[in-house]
Amino acid sequence: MARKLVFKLFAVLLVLCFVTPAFAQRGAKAKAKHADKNKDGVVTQREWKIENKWEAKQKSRVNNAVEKRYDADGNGWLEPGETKEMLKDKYRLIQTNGRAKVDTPAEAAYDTNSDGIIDVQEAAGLKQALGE
Ligand SMILES: [Ca+2]
Ligand SMILES: [Ca+2]
Ligand SMILES: [Ca+2]
Repeated sequence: MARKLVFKLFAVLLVLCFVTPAFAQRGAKAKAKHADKNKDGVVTQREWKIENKWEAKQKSRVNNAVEKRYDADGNGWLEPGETKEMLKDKYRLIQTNGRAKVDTPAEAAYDTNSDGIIDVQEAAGLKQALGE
């Protein structure tokens, strides 16, 4: 009986794993659109800065294992401070390796050419957002 329940729970988790990234992906695109204040199709550093300030006030739901690791209080949400820690670590990784994979929607915002990798150039926007 217990095994059946575990299996059910696992199935639910599996579905969640597939459904939530799809929403997250749309979120990243919507963000780029939102960031382009003068609607010229180009998001400048300045526009990112404004956008990041705005987003810093928001909080985002924990969608994957990476985000979960940074959810320090385990409430299922990444508050601005927790997101910042996550981005800080990613920035350090880029400094060390020259590039890093995009793991979360918060990071996808800095992958300006949307190739799934944040390179050193793109990390400049990240650095700015972190205020380092
Ligand atoms: Ca623009
Ligand atoms: Ca949290
Ligand atoms: Ca990129």
